[in-house]
Amino acid sequence: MTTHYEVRRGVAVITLDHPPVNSLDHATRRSVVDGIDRALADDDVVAIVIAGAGSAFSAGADISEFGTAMAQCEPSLHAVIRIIENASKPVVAAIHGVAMGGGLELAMGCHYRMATATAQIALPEVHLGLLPGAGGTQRLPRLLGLEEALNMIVSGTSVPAGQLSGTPLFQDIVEGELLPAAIAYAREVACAKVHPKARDRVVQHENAEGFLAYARQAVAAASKQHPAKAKCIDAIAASLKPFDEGAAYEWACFEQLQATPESRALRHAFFAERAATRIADVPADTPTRRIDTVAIVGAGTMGGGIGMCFLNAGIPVTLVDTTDAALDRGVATILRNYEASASKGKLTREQVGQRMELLRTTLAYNDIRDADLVIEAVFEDIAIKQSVFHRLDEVMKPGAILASNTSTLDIDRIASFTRRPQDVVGTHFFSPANVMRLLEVVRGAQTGKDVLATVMQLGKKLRKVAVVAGVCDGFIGNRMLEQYSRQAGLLLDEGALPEQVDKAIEHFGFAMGPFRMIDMAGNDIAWAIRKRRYIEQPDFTYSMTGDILCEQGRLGQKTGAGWYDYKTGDRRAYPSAQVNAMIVQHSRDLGLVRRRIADVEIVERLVYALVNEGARILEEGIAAKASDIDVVYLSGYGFPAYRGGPMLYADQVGLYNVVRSMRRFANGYHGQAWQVAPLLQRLADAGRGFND
Ligand code: T1G
Repeated sequence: MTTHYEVRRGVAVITLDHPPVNSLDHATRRSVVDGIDRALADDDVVAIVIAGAGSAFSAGADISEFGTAMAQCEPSLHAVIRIIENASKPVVAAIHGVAMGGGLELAMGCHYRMATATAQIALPEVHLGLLPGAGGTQRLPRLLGLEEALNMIVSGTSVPAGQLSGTPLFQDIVEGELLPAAIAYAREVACAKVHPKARDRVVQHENAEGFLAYARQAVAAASKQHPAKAKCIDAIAASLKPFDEGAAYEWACFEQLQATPESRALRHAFFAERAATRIADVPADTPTRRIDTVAIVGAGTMGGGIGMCFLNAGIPVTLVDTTDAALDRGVATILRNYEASASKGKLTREQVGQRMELLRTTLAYNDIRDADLVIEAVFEDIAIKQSVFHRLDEVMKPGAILASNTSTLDIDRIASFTRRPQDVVGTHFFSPANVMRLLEVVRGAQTGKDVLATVMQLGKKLRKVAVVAGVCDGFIGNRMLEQYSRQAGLLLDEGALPEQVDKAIEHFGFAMGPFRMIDMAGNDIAWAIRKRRYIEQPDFTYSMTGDILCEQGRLGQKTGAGWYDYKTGDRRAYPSAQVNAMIVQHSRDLGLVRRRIADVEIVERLVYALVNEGARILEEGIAAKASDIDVVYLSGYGFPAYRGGPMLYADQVGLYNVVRSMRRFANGYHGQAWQVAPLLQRLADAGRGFND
């Protein structure tokens, strides 16, 4: 049973109980209707209250049902809401925790609604490439007004119920016990002859057409690639018409959106992010270690950013470095970042103070011996890491987790510097660590399962997206990025210029193209990796343009010049005549006749380079599942969310078509880079996808 039914003081209480978030799957919808019918048939019952068990009223329709017959299997959510709204006895929604999507739509079908002040109220369907499809775009404007409703629906953001107090959406915001108050209220209104229906209200606005036109214009740019926002506005506009007409139009829009690749991609991303926390051989009930205090070795950019992640979660941090000057710089940077947030209203002065209160510094390893977790964030040099881990192994209490923030070095080798390899793990944060959501958790051969479980749980507490990676050079994200960047350089040799490559992939939806991105990160970082690669794998070919650029001292924004030119105080990238001339000359030096390259080829070569390396990573077990690779690229590398990640995008293109394009590239310049990964070939031959 996914609801409970009881009668208290003549009021039937139907409690949604479908853990973890009372999503309205078919069984729950049917159980609600059974409860309503039972209450209406019971003469001793004068009113009905619908409440939620656990931490939520309801998180909405069951997203996992979409695309299956169950989604519309009667009673559909529309039917449930209609039955509630037409009930002859008053129905009161008692909302706590979360009322989102279909959960809020169900509540708006009730005659009355009460909530706790902190209950999160939202119609977030737009984040799934959808719109509220069970009357939300029709009832919310009638209850909250056109502007407030449109802003909530198009942004998909949550609002605490307390902020909506005094609106027709809530009859009361309850300070004390919610359920008894809802039962008392239900008894109060039971004697009323008529009970209010949201559908009977009329949307009022002094200039609806003007407001809607402004809203449409505001989302027009995003709507080319991501149609949901514009469709939300269309459906909301229909709330100015008679209810049934508007509701029918809303449903037609919902069905169109549900079938779009963008919505399928966004729904894939939703579940992929949550599936990433599940590790096949680490049971969900694996005991975890308490992490009450954290130490970070290295007070530089990464160490400071990582420290902020823990301070933001209310976990005390001790920063360790070799000089007071380094520690002072680290603390000053953290304070500066917090003050910047406070000046933007993202933090109060008090919150800044609370966070800084939790920060300690020391030069002595002995001072951190009792920390539950220590994260090494020193220079990317194995010798330095060796000395740090030797020291940590000597000092840290038994059971402390020893983590490295290394972005490329071998975690197994680092673990070998200690006598406790089971306590060693990689925690690869992405810069800026206090902003980027991705956390690659690198699992060493001997990393303990409880250590993994602990770090994955900690990732959620830090509001990170944690993905487990195996040990290899570059783990998941950077290893794929190397192939992506390689193709970007080769395209320059053949005829493209940086701004064309960047514009093409940014039109595809990437937040930033490869050349703007590396100018921001620093061209010397990639240069150092290429130098290492030239030694380790001499046959690994690259465009030399990146090296020429660095030899000219054009390291990127930090030197005021990189692939692009920059002006002081202006972060915009200006195409550089000098660099473009160098690129053209380099092609000439190679004896290449430059050719015009279509944007579609640029996008295919950059994205399929990711897909092909992702297939190798999957086959080697560095990533456990294709959706983990998608999560890495969606949360750490600016891959467009409405494309679902490189592996899902390849599935939607069709792996046969991906391989066919790769075969064509294999006949071109440095075609050896296009050897099709065996797994990709096998899946393409079988007509399957990575995410099947
Ligand atoms: N359907 C199915 N499963 C859901 C779900 C949902 N709506 N919401 C959460 N889950 C699962 C999730 O996959 C995870 O599963 C577990 O619950 C805990 O989630 C017709 C069409 C409510 C704020 O978009 O935003 O109604 O990994 O880790 O951090 O108009 O879940 O444990 O197996 O996120 O505490 C609209 C989506 C649906 C809300 C809680 N509703 N959910 O966050 O837990 S479409 C949403 C959330 C709809 C109607 C339309 C969050 C949360 P597992 P979690 P959390």
